[in-house]
Amino acid sequence: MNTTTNREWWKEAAVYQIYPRSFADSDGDGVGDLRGIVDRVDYLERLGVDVVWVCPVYDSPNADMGYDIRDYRTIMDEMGTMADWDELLAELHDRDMRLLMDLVVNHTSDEHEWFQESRDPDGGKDEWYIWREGSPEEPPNNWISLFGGPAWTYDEAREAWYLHLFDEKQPDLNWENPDVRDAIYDMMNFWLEKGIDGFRMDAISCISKPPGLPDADTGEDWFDMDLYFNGPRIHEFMREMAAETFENYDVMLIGETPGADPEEAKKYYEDGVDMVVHFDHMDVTYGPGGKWSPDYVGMETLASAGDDELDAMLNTMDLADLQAAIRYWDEGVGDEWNCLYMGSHDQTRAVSRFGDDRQYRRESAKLVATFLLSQRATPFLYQGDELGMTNADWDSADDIRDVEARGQVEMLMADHDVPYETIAPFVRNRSRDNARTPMQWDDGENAGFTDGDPWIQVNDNYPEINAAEALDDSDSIYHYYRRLLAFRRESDVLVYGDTEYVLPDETYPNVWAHRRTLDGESVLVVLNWQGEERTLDTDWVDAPVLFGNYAASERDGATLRPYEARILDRSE
Ligand code: TEU
Repeated sequence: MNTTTNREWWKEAAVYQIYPRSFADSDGDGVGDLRGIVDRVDYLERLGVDVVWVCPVYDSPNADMGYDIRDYRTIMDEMGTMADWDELLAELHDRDMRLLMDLVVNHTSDEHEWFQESRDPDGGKDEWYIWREGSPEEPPNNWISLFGGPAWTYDEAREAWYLHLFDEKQPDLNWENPDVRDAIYDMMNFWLEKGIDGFRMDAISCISKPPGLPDADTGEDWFDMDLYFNGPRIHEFMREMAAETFENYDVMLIGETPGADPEEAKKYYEDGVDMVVHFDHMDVTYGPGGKWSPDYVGMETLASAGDDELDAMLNTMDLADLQAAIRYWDEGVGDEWNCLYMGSHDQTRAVSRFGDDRQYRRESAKLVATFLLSQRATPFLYQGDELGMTNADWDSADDIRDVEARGQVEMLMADHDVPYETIAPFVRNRSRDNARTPMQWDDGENAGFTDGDPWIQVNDNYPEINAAEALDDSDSIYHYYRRLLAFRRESDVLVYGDTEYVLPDETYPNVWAHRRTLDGESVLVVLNWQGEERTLDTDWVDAPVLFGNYAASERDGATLRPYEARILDRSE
């Protein structure tokens, strides 16, 4: 199906995600801030991204680093002021770039005044959160939090349980209550009126809960969270939200929708959402048992194997599974649209996860870039991935800042009765903190991120991996992203072309290939997804190379170099 008829600016755009705490600190308090972003807008413009999504900067006690909002209309002290926010918006608009806010409305902080009033029997907001009375010994149902542990906490003040799908400091709002919905829409309009260009709607698929909150199905080593997502009133709420808020503005809407499949995604599109964020291609890198289960490797191996061996064991991705996930969404949404990311603030570093962050860091980071920017989907770049920033070595449990990782690490240590050192390689492989180490700007103290004490440890490799070095080196990952973004912008076939999935197959299990075709134009993207050369028994690669991560002089006909990426011209 030729989709050029559905041209949209946001299909052609590239989005850059900023995790503001870790981007750039302008005032030396160790925490990144809005002025730090303002100072780096030129860097973003030069890279060639069109949209900037900034993770939450609202007032927050930071139990979940800003995803626990205490006041939606105030900027967190550490991040600066509303004037700084306005300046950021103006600086971006001056450069024809757009700004997306992170909208967290499934829950607030327990320190939000709404929750304080709700827990107070005389507060007048009884029904603003999800409360259940009952014995303090027994939670109302068997739900567990997405961060581990029970999804209910007993509140002594109100003498009742409240639901939290995430941390206990993130109570879920009661969307059944029209007053809650009105208050949220009001707040959204406050930001839309300020002139922002859209929202990235956090965990939006969680807002409608099943009536009666029944127990989830569970077995010895599994727990079905389906009940948490895409509840019975979700699309009614979304349509109401659209009518009350974003439909009245020309904005871009991204829904983070855990638990949605492409059929469900289409319903969000009907509601007015432009793209949904899915997770299937991320899940393919976990072993059996999911993200936080290292059992398939075993504690003894974790404690004794070398780094390279462990990386290979922990990263179990089968390229065919990656293809299945991409294809499922591409074909599943039909004429509609996807976004795609290879890293985010919730994921580990793209090059560590999908490439080789040791021997072939540069080549494999460029391969991942080629993969990301050649799909039929709006690409989302995560800060630092354009530098090939890697996962970090976390020396002790005390260095962990992320609420999810902290909880899971404690459980692993207790369940297996092992010291932190045993699971350290696993934490390097799984923790969200890997994406949250400070942006590496230069080889100066604290990687040029701050003059103070950074809130989270800086990755040791900053003397070699940093933006100053990358900007100076025309062969850097940064410049590769920059050139590829420019190439994509000029290429209708890369943006709008149909996709045909060609490899991997049994003969070439580690070679990816897909074809994009549009109006007689055709490109073939070939990616040698391994640290070894591979000769293809075919003449496909014998075509003009439009783009590649090895210089023409290094290319070798039908033999692909380690992690070589080529975009070939196959037009008739
Ligand atoms: O994430 C929602 C979500 O689905 C997470 O459970 C995600 O799968 C997990 O982080 C993977 O480890 C959003 C935000 O992106 C995340 O940073 C927040 O912690 C979460 O909501 C709660 O607001």
